[in-house]
Amino acid sequence: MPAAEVRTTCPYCGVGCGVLARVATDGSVTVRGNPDHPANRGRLCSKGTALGETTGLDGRVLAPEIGGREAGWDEALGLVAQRFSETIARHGPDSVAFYVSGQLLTEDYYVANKLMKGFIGSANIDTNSRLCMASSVAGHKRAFGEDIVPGVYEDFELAELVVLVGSNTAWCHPILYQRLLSARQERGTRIVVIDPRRTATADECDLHLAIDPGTDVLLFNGLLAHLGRSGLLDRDYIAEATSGFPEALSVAMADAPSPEAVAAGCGLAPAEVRLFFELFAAKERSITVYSQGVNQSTHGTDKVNAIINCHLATGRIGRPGMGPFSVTGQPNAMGGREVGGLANQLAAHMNFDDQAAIDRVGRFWRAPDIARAPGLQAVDMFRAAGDGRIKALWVMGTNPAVSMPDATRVRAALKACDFVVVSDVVRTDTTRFAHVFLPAATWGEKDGTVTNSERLISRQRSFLPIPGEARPDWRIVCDVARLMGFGAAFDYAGPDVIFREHAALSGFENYGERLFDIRGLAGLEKSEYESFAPSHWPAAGKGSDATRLLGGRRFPTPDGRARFVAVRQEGVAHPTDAQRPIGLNSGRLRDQWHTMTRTGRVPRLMANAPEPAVEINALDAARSGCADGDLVRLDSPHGFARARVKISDAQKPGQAFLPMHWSGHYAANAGAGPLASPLCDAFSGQPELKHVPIRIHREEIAWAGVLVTKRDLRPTGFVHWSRRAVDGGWVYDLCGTETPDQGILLTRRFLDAFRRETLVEYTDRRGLNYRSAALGDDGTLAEALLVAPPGQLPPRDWLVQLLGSRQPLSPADRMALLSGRSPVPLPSIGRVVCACFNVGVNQIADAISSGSSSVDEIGKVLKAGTNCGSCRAEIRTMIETSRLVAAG
Ligand SMILES: Nc1nc2c(c(=O)[nH]1)N[C@H]1C(S)=C(S)[C@@H](COP(=O)(O)OP(=O)(O)OC[C@H]3O[C@@H](n4cnc5c(=O)[nH]c(N)nc54)[C@H](O)[C@@H]3O)O[C@H]1N2
Ligand SMILES: Nc1nc2c(c(=O)[nH]1)N[C@H]1C(S)=C(S)[C@@H](COP(=O)(O)OP(=O)(O)OC[C@H]3O[C@@H](n4cnc5c(=O)[nH]c(N)nc54)[C@H](O)[C@@H]3O)O[C@H]1N2
Ligand code: SF4
Ligand SMILES: [Mo]
Repeated sequence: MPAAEVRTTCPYCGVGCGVLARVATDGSVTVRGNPDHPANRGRLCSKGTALGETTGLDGRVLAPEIGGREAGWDEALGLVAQRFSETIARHGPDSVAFYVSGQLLTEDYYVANKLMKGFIGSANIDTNSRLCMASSVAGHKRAFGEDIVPGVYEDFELAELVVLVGSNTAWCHPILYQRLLSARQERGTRIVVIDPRRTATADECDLHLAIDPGTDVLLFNGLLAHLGRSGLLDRDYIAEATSGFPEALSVAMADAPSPEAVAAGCGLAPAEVRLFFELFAAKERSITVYSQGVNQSTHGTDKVNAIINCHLATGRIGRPGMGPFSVTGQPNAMGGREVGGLANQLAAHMNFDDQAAIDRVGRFWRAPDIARAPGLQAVDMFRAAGDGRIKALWVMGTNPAVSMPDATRVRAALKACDFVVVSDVVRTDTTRFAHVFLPAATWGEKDGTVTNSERLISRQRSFLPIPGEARPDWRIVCDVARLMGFGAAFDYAGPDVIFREHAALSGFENYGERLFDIRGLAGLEKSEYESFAPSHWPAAGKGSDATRLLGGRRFPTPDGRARFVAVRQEGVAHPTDAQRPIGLNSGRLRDQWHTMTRTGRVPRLMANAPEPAVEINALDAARSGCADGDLVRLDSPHGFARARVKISDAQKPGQAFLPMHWSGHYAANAGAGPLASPLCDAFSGQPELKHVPIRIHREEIAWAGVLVTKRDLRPTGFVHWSRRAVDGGWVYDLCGTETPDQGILLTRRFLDAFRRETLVEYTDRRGLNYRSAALGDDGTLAEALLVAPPGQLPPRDWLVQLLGSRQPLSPADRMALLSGRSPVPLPSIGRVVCACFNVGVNQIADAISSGSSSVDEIGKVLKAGTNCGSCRAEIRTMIETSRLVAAG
């Protein structure tokens, strides 16, 4: 009998989709969307759909390691506790730090925060949410007095106007985006996208404002001024529920006196600015959704407040279809904010600026020595690790060597720090620096809760046994706490007990001042926790169904009023100049998750964008003397990277976009982290990850190679390489600036270090072309390497197909191996467009030429675009292009 389906939650984005997972008798895992989960109602995006392919144990580290050698838990935990205790004894509590993650479960997060702030007595715990949500948190606190997201997902469906600011929703919150598009079909919702790039999200909207990077404050100041000029303010609401309006309005009017002035400052046409203002003015039911184009900026907090100001001025907040809506990135970004995982928060939405709150939390925890002041925030924390102020650092569930700005400096800091502990599930660029590696249990193996963007608390449930020696994070933290002498406060029998304590703290001495109050869940029985159905706070556990917040006229500020914040447009912190004429933007691709530790192992998720590529406009390519597909070097004031050029008219001249995903496990030096600037927003401490000035120059490539292999290798010594997962193994692209014969030497030397046998080998007379191939004992292809001058490599489809095949090679295939070309013509699906159903560009082109003329028709023929829908924009572009070609 097959095992039952387990109800759990997707571990990727903050949409927080419900997943039904089932383990088959052969151990394979299948997933489908949970039709009963309120966030997704059964749908999953390409990443969620592929979750079953990520639960294998390939690459997992399943035992603790000390200095790279396997160790038992007792020894590893003992060492961690001893080094932390000794460091604290000798240098004080502020000499140690935790750097944690919005990918931890609430229960993991709660105990980590409690240990650092309550028992170690320092607030040096910060999280990767500093890189992600900190500006929203700071903006919410400035405006509302508490970090509150007022709306719920239903507001996407009820709104008449949805303004998406700095949010590539189609790729980054795909199911929410699909909900929006479905609602739009029914009710004609207008969609405005504000993003310097023409993203997949912008492809579907009514109005795309391709603003100059960093000019959002000016645009929203212009909107506020327009609302003021046009008499569209909600004067009653402003008078009764808010403070600070006159100043905010007069600053906005001075900053953005007219649509023309806004247009000039934002790089837009006056008509489009006016259209946006008029749309916003006309549609009462409007939500403004924002994400990293707003948060990840040296003016992120001001951007947030500029947006909130417009909603307060019109009283459009906390009511159906209305409000500012910060969407969270990580699966538990919101849970982390609830427990207080940021260094400047205390716990349960309480803060360090309130002595009573510090005492309250201290009493609740029975904490001997609670922290009394904020701790170091991410960028400063790594600086302190680098210069010796932090002497012991514990990183959990995040990969800062890749994802932090100025990442080269962060790596140096990790190297310099006396004692580094990393809890992870696989080896990463960060674990290389770990003195102690602690193997964590991961998605599918652990139990706990997460909170999504709309304050919906859902369970993650285990459906797989915890493999090897791995352990859940909460348990690892509690064990270390116990060994440090804090056993009584960390003696939890399971995550349910931790959750109850967290819920109780939210209600402790809370007489309505803190809206985060889930005390109704503090009495959950274990069995109720096990069966807990997704539930919104503040309603959770109170038997009420009020899910929106801030819809009334009282706010959690001392005087009960929401605050307008007068904000001015400032210049970008580090503008481009003649030296570095291009502004580099960075962010996400549709099918990858962050540093690719999970999604990089799934062939169909690697197929849409197989190589690290920098997107630039044709003009900039021409100026830099490079063509599509060329390898270029990008230099910023902080570091460098290399990537292929992808010419795209989605980029405006003077701007470039590099995905954040490629770590040292997937490419030589293709990450956005080393290029990115460590300059931070003054209020939120969130770094500027969306803009850094760079220059681009073409690399003179003299040879190129492709290696198709079953082995999981990490090449060294090449100017450039990148790899992608395919069925049966990996494909590596290698290239260099050395002469071809040296290239051949380099690649052979690299492979000889590993290779057992070479079946066949061939070098041409001029020493420019090299081919080799090895068969496994079962007669299937184990490895093939082709090296040639650039542009002369045969297509690799056939070799990739052979690698995935379980059939021994035929004699004809063996003969053909060294040519790299199939003995019979091979149909190729081409680059994968629809990752859900593995449909390639060639199949779609064929369908179009056979008469399919709409995205839906393509869907009928090939199924492409019928699951998560995130490839629909690309399919539409293909149809339109083919029409243009036919017409032209
Ligand atoms: N596929 C996928 N989905 C994800 C993730 C992932 O790794 N992969 N990660 C999750 C996480 S943690 C997060 S935080 C979210 C992020 O979700 P998003 O914020 O939607 O994604 P990003 O690509 O980081 O950036 C969004 C957009 O900001 C734009 N932008 C840059 N500068 C400016 C500016 O000055 N003004 C404006 N208005 N826009 C600007 C960029 O061009 C980009 O298109 O995605 C979540 N979902
Ligand atoms: N240039 C640039 N940089 C960026 C961004 C950008 O837009 N541009 N975006 C920023 C943002 S918004 C974010 S959120 C960050 C994300 O950056 P990171 O947090 O560094 O990215 P991940 O790859 O998600 O890292 C998660 C790690 O946790 C491990 N892991 C998975 N499950 C578990 C578990 O249960 N327990 C433990 N202990 N470990 C686990 C994974 O193997 C992985 O190594 O990147 C930031 N960096
Ligand atoms: S939208 Fe996709 S990645 Fe985000 S939670 Fe849902 S299935 Fe997971
Ligand atoms: Mo994020």
